[in-house]
Amino acid sequence: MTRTMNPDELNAYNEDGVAVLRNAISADWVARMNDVIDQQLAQPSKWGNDANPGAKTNRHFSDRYQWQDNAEINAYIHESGCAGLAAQAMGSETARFYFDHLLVKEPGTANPTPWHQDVPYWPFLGSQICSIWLALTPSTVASSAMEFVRGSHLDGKYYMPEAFTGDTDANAAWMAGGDGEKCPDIANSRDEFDIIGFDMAPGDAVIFSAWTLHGAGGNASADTRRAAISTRWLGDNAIWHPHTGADPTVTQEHVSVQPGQPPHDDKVFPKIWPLT
Ligand SMILES: O=C(O)CCC(=O)C(=O)O
Repeated sequence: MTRTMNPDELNAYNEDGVAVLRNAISADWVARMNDVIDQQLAQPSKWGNDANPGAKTNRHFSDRYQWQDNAEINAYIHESGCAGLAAQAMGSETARFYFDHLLVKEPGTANPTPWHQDVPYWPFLGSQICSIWLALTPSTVASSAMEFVRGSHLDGKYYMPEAFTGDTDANAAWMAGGDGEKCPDIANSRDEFDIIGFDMAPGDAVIFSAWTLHGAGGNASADTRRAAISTRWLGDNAIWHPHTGADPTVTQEHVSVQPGQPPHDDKVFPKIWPLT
């Protein structure tokens, strides 16, 4: 039996736009995903973004969209229980997979993850879109655990995609020119926002709406890597919405669906929940 969300957790997801799920995913999966992190750090894919290649400290690294090439990530999205959690949180009959995202900050990484909302970076619209960020190492807010603006998923805002600190120019180019209003400078006006953050143990996860504002500080720890795998999920009311500024991993040329249609393309956005 995989874990489900309890009523308090569901309430938090619906009202706050984020719920912390303690012991969401088993230690075995955490170990397997940490191995994947080590492999990708040694050999990033073409989607890798590496601020300081090879460094043991002050290295902000991400890689994404590996589920079709990496058997371990493929197994994780099908077998770990995250698809069921995503469907339950979104109140959706189905959960389709969008992409996997590995996120690493080695000890002493100064780069913050700037405050942002995910949906403008993705070629979708709809309220039933979420992520599950699984902690693979221990982290506190001081060592780059994620933070959220409580309830911001209900604000009706759509913030323009912007390059992240630490993005290489080549990796950031696609984010330019998207629609939306400028994201407020939350980092410099924190008192004006209802910010919540969670200290995380390996196996804990945060599940959050793609409309919720979120960010993370640098990793101030002197000795502990902060590593996570975020998986991105589409529910029943998600529709395909390719646009300027959206992540180029999947574009119109890769899919059989047209703008405005649900992403019912099993090759690119596999339906993983319900399990068959
Ligand atoms: O891990 C991070 O620093 C950021 C993660 C994030 O923004 C996400 O999963 O959407």
